[in-house]
Amino acid sequence: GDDGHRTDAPGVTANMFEWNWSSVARECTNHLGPAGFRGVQVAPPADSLKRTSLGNGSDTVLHPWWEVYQPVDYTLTSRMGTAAQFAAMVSTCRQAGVKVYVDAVINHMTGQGNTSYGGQSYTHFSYPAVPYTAADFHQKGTGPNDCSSSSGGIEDFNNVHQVFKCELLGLADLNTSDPGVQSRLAAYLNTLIGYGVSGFRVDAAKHIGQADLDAIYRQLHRTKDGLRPYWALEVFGGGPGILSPQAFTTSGSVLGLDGVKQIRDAFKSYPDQHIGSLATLQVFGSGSGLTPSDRTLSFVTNHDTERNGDALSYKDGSRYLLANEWLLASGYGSPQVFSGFTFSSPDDSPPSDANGIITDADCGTGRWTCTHRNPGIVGMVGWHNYVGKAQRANFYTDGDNVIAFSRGNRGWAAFNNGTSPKTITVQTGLPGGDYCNVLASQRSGSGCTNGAPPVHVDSHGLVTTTVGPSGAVGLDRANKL
Ligand code: LM2
Ligand code: CA
Repeated sequence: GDDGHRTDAPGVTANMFEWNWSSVARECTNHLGPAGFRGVQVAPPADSLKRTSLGNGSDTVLHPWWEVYQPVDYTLTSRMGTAAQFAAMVSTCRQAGVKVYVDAVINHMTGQGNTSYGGQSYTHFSYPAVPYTAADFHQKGTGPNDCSSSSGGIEDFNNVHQVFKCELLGLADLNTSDPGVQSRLAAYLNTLIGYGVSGFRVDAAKHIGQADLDAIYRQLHRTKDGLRPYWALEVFGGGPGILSPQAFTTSGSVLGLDGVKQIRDAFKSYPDQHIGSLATLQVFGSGSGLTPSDRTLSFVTNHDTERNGDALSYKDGSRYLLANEWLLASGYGSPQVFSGFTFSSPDDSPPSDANGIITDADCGTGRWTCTHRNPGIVGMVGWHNYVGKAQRANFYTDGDNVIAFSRGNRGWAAFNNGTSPKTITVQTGLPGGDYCNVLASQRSGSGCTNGAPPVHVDSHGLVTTTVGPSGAVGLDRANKL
């Protein structure tokens, strides 16, 4: 997606999954901006399926979270709010220094139901409010724009024809190689850019393919900052050749979904919940087979992986926070912190009214996972921003579950995923002096906030410190006394 102009590159972002627009705006002003988050990813804002009855079998949730992945048209009347609320959110966030990135569902239209949150009626392959008609879709058949699998769905995820042109989960598959479809998709994305949006997480990008993605991207306008939009492609791993995440890095950035599994395995060996080995993270990144850092949106989890076993999640408690703190320190990718809602069954809706309209997020209820507000996370966001692009150095590991490293001579951090405290004496790369541990405090005048004791670095750069179980220590020169 790089046409020679400068492309928006996000700093640390928060993925506020299905937080409604007024709650995202509030978080931008009160928490995300002040903490140093430079962007926020929001859930798909297009008008979508609104279910009116339960499906078959074990279906018990009328308005599952996944209704938003079934677009009906590109007006912005959604479970998260109105177009006016969306517009106000984007402008409020930008004023708080937080750019907005939108989850764009452009591979398909809805595959079930007949009415939407915006009150539109439709049938499979006919969505008059866009409008799309049957000619705008890949359909079961043998023509050049048809899907030739016997079911009309993707039966073989290694078959490039099926992956691009057959239905994913029965969702009506847009003929994204058609110029008329491309221009309607680009018009939707350009409307969002017009509101001040800075880029996109492209849902199911693997099922669109490089050529069609590039044709759509070429039609996008510059952002309000004069940059080409960020373009983060959702391509899960495991496919051969041109179906691999690596093969999409010529079209944009990609989501770090293979990294999600490596992080899970380092922090918590799956599936028996033994502790893994943080020592393995010494080469995490391109050194462990992942896509290049400057082309990757990195995260510990997203809305899919927190439900499918691929990732650590809020249910892992302090170990989940530790993994996020480590990712913010690691220097790999554009790190993203996930805040969603709690669930017991995988289909559960976020807190909503009886019509499925999502109610204001409240961190006091235990129903919303407010990871972005956690003081340790906030401390490491500041640390991340302060160390910038400084190279990792002074890597230490006990060969098990304690690691430490510096980023140039700007910051140093240690992480303990073991079950008992560990005292280490290691080189920090920092000038001698007293520092506040950013996980628990900040510099305030000549002392550290919260009554936290300063951490001493000697004149040779050595520190002796004890890192608690599931704990971390983070020092940077902005918090040197
Ligand atoms: C994605 N990335 O490529 C999203 O990250 C993922 O969350 C989406 O699936 C998927 N692709 C399609 O956009 C979710 C959810 C599915 C759900 C779909 C569509 O994980 O379970 O599928 O959204 O809402 C549901 C039903 C499924 C049914 C389908 C179509 O669970 O059984 O398929 O709707 O009616 C017959
Ligand atoms: Ca497709």
